[in-house]
Amino acid sequence: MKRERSQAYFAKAKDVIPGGVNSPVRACRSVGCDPLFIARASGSKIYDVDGNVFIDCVGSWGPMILGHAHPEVTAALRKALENGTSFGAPILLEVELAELLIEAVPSLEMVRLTSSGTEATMSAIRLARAYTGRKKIIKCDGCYHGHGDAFLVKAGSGVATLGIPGSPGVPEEIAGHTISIPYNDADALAKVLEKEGRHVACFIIEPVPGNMGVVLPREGYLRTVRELTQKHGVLLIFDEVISGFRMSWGGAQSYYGILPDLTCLGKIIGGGLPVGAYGGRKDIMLRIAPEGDVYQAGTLSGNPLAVTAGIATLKILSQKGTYEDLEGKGAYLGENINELIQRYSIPARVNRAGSLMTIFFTKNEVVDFSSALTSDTNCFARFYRNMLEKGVYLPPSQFEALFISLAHTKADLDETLNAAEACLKIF
Ligand code: HOZ
Repeated sequence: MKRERSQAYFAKAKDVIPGGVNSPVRACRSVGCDPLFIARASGSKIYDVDGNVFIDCVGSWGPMILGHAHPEVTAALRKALENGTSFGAPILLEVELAELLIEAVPSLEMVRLTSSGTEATMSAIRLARAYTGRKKIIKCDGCYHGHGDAFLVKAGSGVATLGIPGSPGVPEEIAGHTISIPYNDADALAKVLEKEGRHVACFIIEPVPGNMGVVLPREGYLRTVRELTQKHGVLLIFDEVISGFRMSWGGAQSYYGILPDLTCLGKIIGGGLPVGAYGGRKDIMLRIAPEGDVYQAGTLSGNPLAVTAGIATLKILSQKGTYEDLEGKGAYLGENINELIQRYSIPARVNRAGSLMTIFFTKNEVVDFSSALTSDTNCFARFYRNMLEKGVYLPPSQFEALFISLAHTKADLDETLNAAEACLKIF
């Protein structure tokens, strides 16, 4: 495969951008190669600057659920572009997006738009602290809620990929207010709440984690989490930046029928442009300025292009049959990869939630961060590189999720499976 241009651009990038990238995982360090520079993408395909084409199983880490450059989203953006790109003043489209979100996500009564998921989670815990008058927060090992100071404690995603335990620059006084417990362990939550509950503002959790790789909640876990948090007056925050509009139209909360107090969203709701959101119970949301005293703001919040792409994406997603289609595609790929794993006796397994999945290179069941960490990351890296050579673009980390879009055809999935078979049979 030709990589000359990507290599030259990466060398240039490293002179002016730390590590040559604007987000660490995409540097591909844990899979032992250099990143490809992308020229364009369309539908299920992504094209690099050397003229190589790949089946894209990253989808910009989630937002591109319709596939790239969807004609309706592109047309809506073109039209919006002509009317100006940022006003720093209210527009009707923000209200429309808020209405769509509230209609779809069961626990949302009010919502505030931000420019990223990280902003949404940081703002949500500030709000929870103000509302409860408590300082501590609880999160789960291996869950990732963006790069806010309070979250960089035993975090997933790039923090796990690069093996960084926390992060220098986060004052101990801030990290000290964060308690991290194992995911899927209701007893651990019960214990910590018994001991510390009266100091805890919120429990923030990815209901279906995607940032330690995909992990599914055990039967009843989310219900117990809801009951325990309620019992201790602790706000429950679902970080649905990945699972929102991915697992189902109303996200994981709708899928499992568990209503949090606050929800954070991002990715899909911006249709590939930068958007985040946090929302929930009206009595809590009314504490946000200017209605209340909890400050949070953003010049590009509710940006006309971003909300246009979000609305266009959600309108298409709301059509009948889309989630059945995504589930069918996810099941076809996930089940057939599992079949290959068995056929070639590979110590690996697939965890899947609809069109979201991770192939863990471990023989253990992956139910939390410590079991995810039993994966052989060298095997994953080898698999990644071989798949890339065969034209399949995977997320470059064992501790991330693979995303399938509505644009993936059966032929794309079969090609992905053929590539996987060719890699696994000589493993
Ligand atoms: N932390 C992101 C995935 N969970 C990676 C984002 C990116 O590199 O674009």
